[in-house]
Amino acid sequence: MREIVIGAAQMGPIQRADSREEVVARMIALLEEAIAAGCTLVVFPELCLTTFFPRWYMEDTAEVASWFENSMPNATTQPLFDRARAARVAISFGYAEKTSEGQGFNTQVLTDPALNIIGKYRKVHLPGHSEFDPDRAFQHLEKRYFKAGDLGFPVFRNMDAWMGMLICNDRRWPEAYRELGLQGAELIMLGYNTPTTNSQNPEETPETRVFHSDLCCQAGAYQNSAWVVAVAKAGNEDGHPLFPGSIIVAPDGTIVQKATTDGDELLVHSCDMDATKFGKKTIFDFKRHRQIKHYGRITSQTGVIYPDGTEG
Ligand code: ING
Repeated sequence: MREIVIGAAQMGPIQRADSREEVVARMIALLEEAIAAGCTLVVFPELCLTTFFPRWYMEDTAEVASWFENSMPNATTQPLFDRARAARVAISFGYAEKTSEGQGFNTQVLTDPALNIIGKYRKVHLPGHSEFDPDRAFQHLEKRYFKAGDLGFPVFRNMDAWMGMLICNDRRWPEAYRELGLQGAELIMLGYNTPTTNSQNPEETPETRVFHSDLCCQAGAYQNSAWVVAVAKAGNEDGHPLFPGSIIVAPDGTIVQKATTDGDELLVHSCDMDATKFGKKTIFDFKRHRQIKHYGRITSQTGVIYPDGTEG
């Protein structure tokens, strides 16, 4: 048995005016709860140091830059790293990364129990748009502020297990989970900031959107026989609701923990990494069952091309 006691640290809303110091204090409070519960790894949401700023159209470069971190850890997050190191609890969390070349990425990092950053992932699937869209009830400008991830879908050895990360919209793309699954990922951690309503389809209910989120995470876990930990930033940020519903999904696709509030809430579950083995050795023994000679379109073709050659 290779047990990792995982804490899914859902966070409630972060207002545009909230300071990073206030947010880190909330993260440390969740970390303290996780330490008391015996967690050895704690997963925080996407962009968890600030409000979900891609909802705001900004042209001023200094204002845009104010939402990014130029280094990690840094003065603001050092207290979090120090507390986790003292307890030897590994963490994973998302933030807006500004590289030394000035590139912006939607990034998630993973540490070992000594708080060395041993893994970094940059969000590949950026939803939304890059210019102001007057037809939307609210903006979703990730394509404006972030570059698509350039690290692929890496898997890291940590705590005697193979771990990978995804971010938010990535969870909707089966290829992302399979890229990790083909490297033997046993644990997939992802954070999300997902609006409760669809800015382009007012008919879509919050319940349907939560169903879609669970469906994607459960399918990704089951089809790659891996644990999936999906952690929300939730609640009403400056009048813009994000849905909660953080979950921990077992390798058989069943949800074993689910948040019940839309605030700061810790889920805890003992996750046996050996529980991934049965699926990987039977129904999802990729080497025995996959027929890659028939999968060519998946990596050679981006959009739909109908059999008559016309494009979708
Ligand atoms: N948010 C949303 C997500 O993928 C979205 C955007 C919502 C796209 C619903 C499509 C449908 O969960 C982020 N931050 O990717």
